Amino acid sequence: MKVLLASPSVPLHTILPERYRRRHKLWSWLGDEKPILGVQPPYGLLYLSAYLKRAGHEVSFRDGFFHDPATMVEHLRREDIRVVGMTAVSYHWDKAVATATAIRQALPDTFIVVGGAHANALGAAALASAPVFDALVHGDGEETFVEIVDRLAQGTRDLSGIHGVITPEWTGPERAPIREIDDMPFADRSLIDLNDYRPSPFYYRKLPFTAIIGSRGCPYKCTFCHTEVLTRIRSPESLVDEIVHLQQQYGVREVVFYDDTFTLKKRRVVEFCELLLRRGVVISWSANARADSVTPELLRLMRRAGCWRLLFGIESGNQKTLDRMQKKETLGEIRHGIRITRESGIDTYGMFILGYPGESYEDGLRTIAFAQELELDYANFCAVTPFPGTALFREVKDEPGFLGYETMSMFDVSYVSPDITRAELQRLVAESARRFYLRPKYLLSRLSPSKLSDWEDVRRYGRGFAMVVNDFTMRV
Ligand code: B12
Repeated sequence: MKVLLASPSVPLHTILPERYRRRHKLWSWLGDEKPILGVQPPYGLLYLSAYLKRAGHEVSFRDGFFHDPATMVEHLRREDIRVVGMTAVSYHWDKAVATATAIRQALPDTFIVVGGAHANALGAAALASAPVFDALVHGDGEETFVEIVDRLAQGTRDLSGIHGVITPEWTGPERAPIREIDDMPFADRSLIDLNDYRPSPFYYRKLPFTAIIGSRGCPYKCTFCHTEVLTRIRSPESLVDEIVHLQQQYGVREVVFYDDTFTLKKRRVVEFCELLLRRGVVISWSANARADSVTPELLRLMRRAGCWRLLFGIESGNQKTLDRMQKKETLGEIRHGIRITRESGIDTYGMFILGYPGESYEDGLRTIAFAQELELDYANFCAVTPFPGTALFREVKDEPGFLGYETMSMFDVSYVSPDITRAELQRLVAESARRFYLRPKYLLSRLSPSKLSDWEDVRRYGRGFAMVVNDFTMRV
């Protein structure tokens, strides 16, 4: 059966603030026309593709960052494709519905299935809110979607009996998460051109670049995050095999691990690094970590094995907020983790949330000051966003300050707690990047040879500063 996998049509010019569009020429001076935004392919769909092909189905892909609905419809009509699999995170849900509606209007018989973070978070409620979809898949989608397409290939639209899928007629029981993730095929990158994708400037060092999903789930229960609690971790052998495959197949020079927390099991990280060194695999890589999960010995080994940056979810400079977020981490542990990471020569990237319930404007300034005090290499400050499926969403969804996930965009606030005003939160977010990056001490620190090792670094920093100066940083 022929299947189109697609992400919602979000043509970049629709999300670029007007002032950015005017200054687009500036970017081209910095080396190419590629959008500075930082776009990644939906890895979930790349996994579905690997499973569908293994089951004998034919797969094509259309990334909504580069395709409007009309070109998707034209492709469906030309290739006579009757099944579409669409992925969506919450702040793109409205775009997913709009894209599916355009397909439905042009090709009414198309069977459209939706999955992804929003579907995982809201399940039946999401499908009820968007009857344009014929079915919704929640949880790991690989096996569920193959069963659905197999069923459609037999000429029936009755999905009863299949686990992990919801239709107006059938609500399947939860599908158990895939346990042996080592046995899964690698994400199918033959569907994409890696050169079409480039992360935002402070997120990578070498191109071509791609991501590896080294585990699924996370045992921590941070209130602002929605992820699978059952954690499954791939073996060091499986990770190194995928890196070698990516180097040989696509000439990849850098990977990022999209594990929620790559350093969850220190033993695995040690074995992974030692295996890279033993097999002589040279690769630049980065990952997500918790500040309380690293040690000087581990960091030295990771640095030797090619790790150039660790991204830490630091969130706030106020202990009361970390406790309220159930982060299970102290400011002291964060200071220690960041210091030893810096001393190991690995760059540090801190993610922060501004405006969390209980935080005043002054608390927000304290968070920005904490980012400066930590001497991070990179920092990203986002307005608190109560994503569906999170404890925070359940806590604030009926508050007058919550404007609903429909209003979520990457460039404006969608929730204002009773402890701060909208104007104060917007000012905090707008000033945060400039207060962090446009400091003489920070600017001077970028001139060291360890930070500026080649022309790509110069261009990266050029783009990064152009984003900061143009106040064009991620908002949510
Ligand atoms: C990798 C990642 C990123 C990457 C790349 C995202 C991308 N590809 O565009 C980066 C770092 C760029 C990123 C950024 C952001 N992210 Co992010 N990200 C993730 C992360 C860690 C992993 C996603 C992933 O690839 N998982 C692996 C694949 C295999 O799983 P999957 O995508 O869920 O797909 C599976 C199923 O969901 C299902 N499925 C998915 N789609 C479909 C479609 C069909 C038809 C079917 C049948 C099944 C199906 O089957 C797939 C295979 O099992 C998740 C957390 C998580 N654990 O999932 C957060 C997550 C998706 N991100 C989130 C958010 C909020 C963001 C940011 C807004 C954060 C920020 N403040 O900057 C930005 C937005 C950037 C953007 N591109 O728009 C939230 C989304 C919450 C929500 N309800 O929408 C998540 C869930 C984090 C969280 N825990 O809250 N992110």
